[in-house]
Amino acid sequence: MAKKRKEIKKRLLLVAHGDFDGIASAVLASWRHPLEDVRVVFVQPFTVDKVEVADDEDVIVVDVAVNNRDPKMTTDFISRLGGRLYRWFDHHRGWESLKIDDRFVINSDAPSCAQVVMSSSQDGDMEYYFGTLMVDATAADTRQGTLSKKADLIERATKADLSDDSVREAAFRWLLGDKSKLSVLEAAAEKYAAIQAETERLSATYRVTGNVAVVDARESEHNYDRTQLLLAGQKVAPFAVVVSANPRAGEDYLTIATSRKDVNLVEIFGLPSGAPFRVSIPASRLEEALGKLNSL
Ligand SMILES: [Mn+2]
Repeated sequence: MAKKRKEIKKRLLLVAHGDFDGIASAVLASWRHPLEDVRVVFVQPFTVDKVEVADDEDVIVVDVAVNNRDPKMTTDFISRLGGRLYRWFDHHRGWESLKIDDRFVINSDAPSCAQVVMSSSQDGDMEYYFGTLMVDATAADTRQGTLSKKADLIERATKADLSDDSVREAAFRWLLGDKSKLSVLEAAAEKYAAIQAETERLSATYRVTGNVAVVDARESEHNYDRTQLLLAGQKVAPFAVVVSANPRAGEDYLTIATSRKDVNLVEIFGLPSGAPFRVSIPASRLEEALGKLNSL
């Protein structure tokens, strides 16, 4: 069967979000390409301006949303890629106002980008080889369901040091069959065990007042997993608040999360942007936050 679309060049650059869904989507989008000709970089929507692309590379972007604080950064990136952009797969909202062509495969209703990549593939073998990976990506992105052993190892390994992209790359290559990367993931996952222990220690120190569980993590001398800590708080109260130190900016801050679907934390705290179920505000607003959350 003749293919009308342009063929991918020898060298492929994947630009992926750094979470499990991003890694899984990168795997799905590139698995037929020789691994030695693939380069992968991990980004956030607000770091795409840093991506360097070689002239002889074609680019596939996966699970990267429009930078909603600065959509021009996204459109600038798209223009800079020019003809080198081969596909952009995503499942976030925010594309409605952008002018995009048929290289963009966007489905804002999909629970994961991995599902978008798989649904748009003509490759009948993909589901056979990577069906579990897609289910894992959806479970990881929606925080529903349980992860397979492989996915759980990757989740723990990549959480050990969120600034370390080499672990993400190892996960990417391991999922594509490079067995030598397993030891990298296992070593990182072991580091995560210490983080988990500190998270559990802090979880036991939540104090509940009415609707709100508060934990003070400022004195913690170890790394902890803030997302897991917030989830532990939401088991004992509808709202969880973590008080954290911010060594860089100096000012302590609060991270507030809720499982209540009828509440929009961005609106309640008058913030310019953020997720309705999780926001960060200066710690000086703690009394105000307790008052507001307890009146809901
Ligand atoms: Mn995603």
